[in-house]
Amino acid sequence: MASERKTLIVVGSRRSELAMIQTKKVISALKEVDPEMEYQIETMETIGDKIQDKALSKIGQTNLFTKELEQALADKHVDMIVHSFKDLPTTLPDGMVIASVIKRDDPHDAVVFHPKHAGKTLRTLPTGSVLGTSSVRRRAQLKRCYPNLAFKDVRGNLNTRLRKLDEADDYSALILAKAGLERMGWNSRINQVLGPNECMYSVSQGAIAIEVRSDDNKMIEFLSKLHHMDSLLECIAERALLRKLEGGCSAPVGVYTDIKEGQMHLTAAALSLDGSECVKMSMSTSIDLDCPEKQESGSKQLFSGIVAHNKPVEPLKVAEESGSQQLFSGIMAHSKPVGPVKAVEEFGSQQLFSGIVAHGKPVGPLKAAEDLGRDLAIKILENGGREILHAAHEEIQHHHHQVKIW
Ligand code: DPM
Repeated sequence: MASERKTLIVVGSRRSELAMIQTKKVISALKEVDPEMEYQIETMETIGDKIQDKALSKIGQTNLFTKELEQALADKHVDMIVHSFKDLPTTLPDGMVIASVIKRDDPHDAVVFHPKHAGKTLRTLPTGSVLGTSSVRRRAQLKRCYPNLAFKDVRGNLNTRLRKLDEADDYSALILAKAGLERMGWNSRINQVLGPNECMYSVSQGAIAIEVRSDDNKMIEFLSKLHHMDSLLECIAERALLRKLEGGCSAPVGVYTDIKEGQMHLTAAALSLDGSECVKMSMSTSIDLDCPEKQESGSKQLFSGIVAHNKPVEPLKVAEESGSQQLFSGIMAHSKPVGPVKAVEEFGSQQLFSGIVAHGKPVGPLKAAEDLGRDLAIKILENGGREILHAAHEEIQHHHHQVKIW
């Protein structure tokens, strides 16, 4: 089997073009870390992929897009699984952990218009125009913002959806994750990017996570080299929030996270399905990555600081070039601790933060991020969010609602 051949790592992936692009991206990052390893991709079709015409909520499972892959992981047919992090339930099956959160792409939602609406925005679309989305989160927020627009489910992978948009007259526009569109190379189809006042993004949107068996220490240590600290902190906070809200991926919950000057700011909203009710709140915490052996800022020192943490050089370069200067500066100003040994010591055994094992990372900031997410969720629940989410859940479960779950 895979794990007995030291140099071969078998990587599980969904079969869609987007999933394959993401998996290949992760493999090339891993090759930068260790060129000696060989990789083989094992693709699988999940229940969620197979059933294209039914309300997935009626199947009554949360792991529709992960079950087959996780079974293969448990059976050691694969050594790791590459996921769009937002498709993973907030609670993983026993014996599974996230061993790596790679640098998050732009998490915002984007609008792709039908060619006949070229040059328009959601604001200038004619009244009654139909937006294609199966996300209760997108629908609720946009309905609230643009009550004159209509909504219709659309399913299938990204290729299918774009074809449905272009080749028929059913939809005026689609709402899709900017990250997915960009990975597919469809940047030119992104007509509008939605800010937090219109549509906050989904928990973990734009982030890619690698899932492994929790007892596979070798793999956990190896994959920890791909952890991106800010992305890790953001995902820990957002997932702790969603878990406390008991939302699952079908909840009308949007988030917005920002790390700047040692502060992490988290905003989240819980909405009724029609968008008429909304509890939106924010909270901040300080993220202190400093330690006695603090590095001076400046790219050279920073770079060596990261190398000391066994970070691959290439993704860092890419991050710098792609203009994520602010995130990068954020890390610079609060340099990472130099001594990996100390960090590992502090970290101790495999403590989990929102299902993520952050091997070799300092505990303090991870804990602060998790607390932030949980505390904001409690605040939202106590301020009317509980009733809103309960009603939304009931409506999705018991009425033959049009909305399909993801
Ligand atoms: C989840 C949702 C959707 C996906 C729900 C949501 C969108 C469903 C729809 C949990 N997963 O966002 O509120 O629009 O009908 C999905 C996409 C990506 C991963 C595509 C997309 C790519 C971006 C990424 C589907 N899963 O959201 O447009 O990796 O974050």
